[in-house]
Amino acid sequence: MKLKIDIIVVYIQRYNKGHEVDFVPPITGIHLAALTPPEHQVRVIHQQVEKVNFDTDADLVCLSFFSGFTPEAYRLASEFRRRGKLVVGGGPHATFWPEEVRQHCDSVITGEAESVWAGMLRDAANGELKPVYRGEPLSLDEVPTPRYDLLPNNYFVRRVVQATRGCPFSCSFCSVPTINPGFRVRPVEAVLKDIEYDDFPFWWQRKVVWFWDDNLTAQRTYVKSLLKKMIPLKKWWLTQASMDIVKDEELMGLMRDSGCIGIFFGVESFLSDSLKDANKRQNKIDHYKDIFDIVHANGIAVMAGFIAGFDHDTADSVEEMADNLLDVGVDVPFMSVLTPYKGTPLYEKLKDEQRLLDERGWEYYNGFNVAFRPKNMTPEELLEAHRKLWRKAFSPSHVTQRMHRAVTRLRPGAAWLSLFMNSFYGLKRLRGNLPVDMASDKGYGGRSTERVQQIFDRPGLLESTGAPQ
Ligand code: B12
Ligand code: SF4
Repeated sequence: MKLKIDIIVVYIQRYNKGHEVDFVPPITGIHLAALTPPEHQVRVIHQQVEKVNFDTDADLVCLSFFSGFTPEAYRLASEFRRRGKLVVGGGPHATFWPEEVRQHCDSVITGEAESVWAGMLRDAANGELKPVYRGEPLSLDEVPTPRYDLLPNNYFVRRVVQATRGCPFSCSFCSVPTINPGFRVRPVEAVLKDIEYDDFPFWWQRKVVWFWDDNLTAQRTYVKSLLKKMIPLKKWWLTQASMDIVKDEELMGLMRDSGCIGIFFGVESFLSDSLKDANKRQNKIDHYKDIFDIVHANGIAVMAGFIAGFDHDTADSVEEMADNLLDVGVDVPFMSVLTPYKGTPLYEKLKDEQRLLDERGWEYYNGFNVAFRPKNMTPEELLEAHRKLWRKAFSPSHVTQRMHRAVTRLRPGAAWLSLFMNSFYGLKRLRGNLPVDMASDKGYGGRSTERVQQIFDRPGLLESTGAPQ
């Protein structure tokens, strides 16, 4: 039997008023679509930008979700099952909580899907769907080009690529080493094929390559051979990397020459004790500014992630990060609240110390809310400190300083990135569009329909069917 399959990438709004622009899509849905054998018909629905159609003619609904989006995934599963659809759950939450997910879905896939996806679809087509499929990490030799043609119109950037999986580090709060064990790479030629896919309507969508790798530069010989081949393609590209790359002059030169416009570093903290809490031994606070100077000298913008809530953090140290990150030259900051995801040493520690706030639902795991008892603050004080940090870092004064630096110091692609992203967050701040506080009456609070509906009620959102353009 040929199946009609809806792959839904589940989402719960993370800002009070949603996003003004939906910037970059996830790769997960269009990757699963690419893995689907051609006899089946597949659609990909990104709930962040598209309305879920409960009256779909699909035979099988596949839900992909992070922990923070779980309440919405379960609501969707229940609605679809009520309508007689088979529902399969997968993704990082399903990987660590298969029994829970199984209570809401007909079947659950744990881990990476490649080894079990086609078999699961065959079983579904034959009416023999099993309750659990355990995906094993395979070599990435056969990973196909994502189905970019199935992306909705709404995303500003389109070309998301994954060249590698895994990361050699083991930060306390991160589940990557468990989710994607080891470090695996795709053949360079396969990655180049994705990069050369150009059937996008706008110049910047053809120009930008956004790597969703955990740590693209971890294996130097591999990344260098990829970058050498990228030079003639004249793209602008971005990735995550660790700060030790600046020691490798050849790599920095290749990054510059192949068109790197932005690197995301997990900086996390300006306190050495908090970096120890994070097991982030590769970060050296005294070197941040020098490292970012080298990155800037190569014409690349510094994007950086910060986390609030380590055991050595205080409300003051969290708020001070806004000035610290400006001083060291970060171009685009991303600030999260520490969150104890299962599959991490942090989760085990907080569980042992009975510091998980079990009464708080999965919606508190969206990266902007507090799901545990911090050491030096109450949960409310941590939330307040994070919001003060966020407001200050995106205040008109900080945003204009970063934008001024972008136009005076960075080359065009990197300046474009910094101007765009600082305007994006600066506008949010001006509109009072802050991260959603789940405990407030504006929070998710189980009112999933209302909250998700708000996304579609905002003016200017394009209607999209997810059909090829
Ligand atoms: C790229 C990425 C992002 C991107 C894109 C987000 C997105 N929605 O995809 C950005 C930077 C925006 C992002 C943001 C966040 N992220 Co993120 N992100 C990743 C990263 C590095 C790679 C994910 C990826 O694309 N992999 C490649 C694709 C092809 O594989 P995949 O998604 O893993 O899917 C495979 C399997 O999971 C499975 N699968 C997935 N879905 C389904 C569905 C079905 C039905 C089936 C059968 C199988 C299946 O099969 C796939 C193929 O093998 C992972 C780390 C990791 N290694 O997983 C973290 C990760 C997923 N992120 C995480 C988190 C916490 C976040 C944030 C909440 C962080 C924050 N503080 O704000 C935000 C949420 C924002 C949002 N809007 O979603 C956590 C999730 C933990 C959890 N239990 O939920 C991870 C695991 C990192 C970590 N800290 O441990 N992230
Ligand atoms: S360096 Fe980044 S991807 Fe690697 S373990 Fe640490 S947080 Fe996770």
